[in-house]
Formats: sequence, C-alpha cells, structure tokens
Amino acid sequence: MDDTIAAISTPLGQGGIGIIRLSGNATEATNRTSGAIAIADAIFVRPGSKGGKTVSSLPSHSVTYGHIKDGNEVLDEVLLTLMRAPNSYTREDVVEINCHGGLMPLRRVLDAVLRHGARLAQPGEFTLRAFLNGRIDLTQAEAVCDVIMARTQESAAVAMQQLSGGLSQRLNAIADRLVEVCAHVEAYIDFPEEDIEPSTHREILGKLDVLRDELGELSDTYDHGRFLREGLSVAIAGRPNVGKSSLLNALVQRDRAIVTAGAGTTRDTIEEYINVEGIPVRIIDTAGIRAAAEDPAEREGVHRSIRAIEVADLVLVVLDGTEGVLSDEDISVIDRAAAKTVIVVVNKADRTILLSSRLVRDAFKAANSPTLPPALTIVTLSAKTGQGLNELKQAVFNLTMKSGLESREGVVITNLRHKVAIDNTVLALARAIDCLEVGTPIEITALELRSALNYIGEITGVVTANDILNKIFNDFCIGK
Ligand SMILES: Nc1nc2c(ncn2[C@@H]2O[C@H](COP(=O)(O)OP(=O)(O)OP(=O)(O)O)[C@@H](O)[C@H]2O)c(=O)[nH]1
Ligand SMILES: [Mg+2]
Repeated sequence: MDDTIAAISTPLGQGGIGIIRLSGNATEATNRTSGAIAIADAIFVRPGSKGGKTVSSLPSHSVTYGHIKDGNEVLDEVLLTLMRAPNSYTREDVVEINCHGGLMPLRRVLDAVLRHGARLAQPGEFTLRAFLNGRIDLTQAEAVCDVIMARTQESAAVAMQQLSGGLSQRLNAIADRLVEVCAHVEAYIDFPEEDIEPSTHREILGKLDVLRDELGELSDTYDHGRFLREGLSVAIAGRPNVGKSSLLNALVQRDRAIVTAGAGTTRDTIEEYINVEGIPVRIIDTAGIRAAAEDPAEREGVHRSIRAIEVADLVLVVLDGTEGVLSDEDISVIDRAAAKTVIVVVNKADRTILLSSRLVRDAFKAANSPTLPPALTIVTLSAKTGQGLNELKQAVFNLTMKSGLESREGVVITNLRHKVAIDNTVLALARAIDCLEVGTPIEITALELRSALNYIGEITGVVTANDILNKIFNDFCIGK
C-alpha cells in the first residue's frame, strides 16, 4: 500500500466528464515524489502559473481549474479535486481529475499519471484500501459493489443500508453479547475448583439460545435477500408454439423476440431484465423443446433450453390452453421441470380454454413433482392481450418471497458469504449449547464460543484470510 494507484473511474465511452482517480500518500517508501499529490503536481498547470507545485499548496476538498500538460503539450482542460488524507475515500491523499469524457483524453491523462509513478489500480483496489485503512468494514466494502450493480429501487435500498453499516451494527451488537457470555464461561476455566451455579448455568444457556435464534432469523432473510442482490432467474419453457416468446414480449412490454405462427421459431436463449415488485427478474425465453427438432441449430437450441431450465431459480411451464389434451412434448417439458420451483402458465386465454387444471396437476403428480399438485400454481393468461399478466407477476413474487420482506430492524442478508458464516456461527452456538446441557468440560464450550465469534468476525472482516479478500475485491470494477 505504499504506492500510488490510478484508474479511470467512470465508464469507458463518451460522456460530458470522465474521472481519473489517484490514491496514495507521500511516504518515505515512495521517496515522497510519487504520492498522489506529487504526481498531480508534475502534470497539472493552473492558468497564469508557470507550473510548479500548485496541487501541494491547495487546501483539502477544493476544486481547481487548470490543464494537464505533458511537457509542452496540453492533454486536456480539467477540474482537479483534492482530498487530503485521512478525509478521503481511501483515507489516503486522493486526487480526482475531471477530464472530458472521451476515450482519448482519459487514456492520455492516465498514461501521463502512470509515467509519473502511479500504478494502474486492480479492480476494487480503492475500496480495498478504504477497508485496509479501517474506514469501512468488509460488509460495507462489499456493499459498494452492490450499490453500483443494483437494478431496482429495493436492491439499491438494501445495498445502501449495508453500506451505511446496518448489517455490521447488527452483527457487532450480537458479537458484543457473545463476548460477554464467552467471558463469563472462561472465568470458570480460570477457577476450576468452582462449579457453575445452576442459576448462572441457566442464564448462560438462555442467552445463547436467544443469540442462536436471532442469527437463525437473520440467516433466513437470505432466501429473498439473494434475489434482491443477484436477481431471480426465470426460464420460460414449453414445447414449440405455445407462446413463450409472446410471453417474454408481453412481460418486457416490447417486441423483443421473434414470434411467428410456425413451430421452432426461437433458437437461442434470449434474456431480459424486468422489475417484479422490486425484485430484479431475469427472464429467459428458450427454444421450444421437441424431440424431432429439425436442423442442427434447433437441436442446439433445445439443449440450451434444457440447460436453462436446470439453472433457473423458477421455471414457467407454458402450455397452450386452447388444446384439451397435453401432448407427449408437453409431458416431457413437465418431466424436466418437475423438480424445480414451477409456475404453470396456461396461455391463449383470449380464446376458449379447453385445458383443465386437473389434467395439469395429474401430469405433475405423475412426474413425481415435489410440489404436491394442490400447491401447484397455475396461472391462466393471454400473452396476446396481456390479460392475467399481473397475476403471473404476483405469483412469481409470492413463490420466491414467501418469507416476506420484513425482518428485524430491516437488516437483510444478501450475500452468500455472509449467510455461510452466519450458519457456521449458529452451528457453533448449537454445539456450545449441547456441551453445556450435557455437562462436557467447560473448556469445550469456551472453544465453541470462540469459534462462533471467529465466524462473525469473518463477515465484518475482523478475522479475514488474504485469499478471501482477493476473491471479494476481484468482483469489483476497476476504478472503484
Ligand atoms: N390467440 C393467441 N395466440 C397466441 C398467444 N400467444 C402466442 N400466440 C400465437 O402463438 C404462435 C406462437 O407464438 P410464439 O410466441 O412464437 O411461440 P413460442 O412458444 O415462442 O414458439 P417457439 O419459439 O417456436 O418455441 C404465434 O402465432 C402467436 O401469435 C395468445 O395469448 N393468444
Ligand atoms: Mg419462441
């Protein structure tokens, strides 16, 4: 961390402004010439000044007009923002150069910055420094990425809450209470001649029970928190010509996929995002599944459909409601989808519906679906007129958000890493409780409580191995 990192922090493309960000202190190791401020001094010229150390003399949190020069050549006309350590994103000296937002000005200014001693930042490295310098904890660092990636208001709200430290506060409060119990238990190790009094024993057990339950509840919020952060993937499956692409078009409200009266129209899978009550939903239209696919492209399409069904969080099995029977092809789709979370869509309701729900339920029963037929959700709609579409969206929401969005203090787990660590904490607490109940030597209980504390520490980053850090920050974009 004793070098200066630099990157283009805005998306590459054409825009009014593009920002080059530099972060690094002038340390003995950098020889005091390649801190962010010194590098900016070497290339930034204010009008009227003859060069020299303009930036070093600027007050912190100021914006200054000038030019970026490389020798005598003017590379761009810029505004330079200086934020001195420790009051900056990384807690180091940070300089942001607002250039014109085009590829060339940004490249040329970045090149100049690199030639004067900065190093190109790795993905997420600015945020990594903010974490390593103690300005934010690990859950907050992860939330930075989530805020950037959020696709719906609700996803953004959950990410912002995590960024403001909502999750850390909740976990730290739990960790504090756990430390207290831990201290209590460990006191008995130091005085082996004393037995735990029955009332103390009960009190410790009671506190551990409550902690375990609270963490269990927090872990349960992941069921829907995951969908808020990562989105829900929904595959539209069915035999050819039942109206899958029409359904995609109706859901995204535009003519996205080709629809024709002939079977075998869609070949490739087509994906679009829609917002269902705040959940970002990725809808995947697939090729109609049939054994007698005619040409190699369609056969490949069918393979992709089958794969899409396998990896989706939810499958919409589309059937043609104007036919009174299920074909072998329908049955084969039902067989493939039966093990998944499924909504059956009976389509073409603008015409007379002849397909009975009983027939559909029987087919799922025959396919050994784990969803018992009475619980199977069947929505009748028309992709053509849009009638019943809202019911479908409601059904998608109900099926995937069963536990509701409310949770204690509104804290929601959205990240698998956090969920795994919380579950490990719960398991360690359960073992500690077992030990206490059975009367195993108190040292074992103390060990389990220690490991529970470690797991919580992994989440906020108090206890973190290097490889975990690398994995987390590699998912970032460059310049953040
Ligand atoms: N009446 C009526 N016709 C529909 C409806 N939805 C789709 N269709 C018609 O059904 C035919 C097939 O529609 P597509 O959306 O291409 O069907 P698909 O399932 O995507 O077909 P493949 O891509 O070949 O698998 C077209 O002629 C549509 O106009 C509906 O709700 N009502
Ligand atoms: Mg299609």
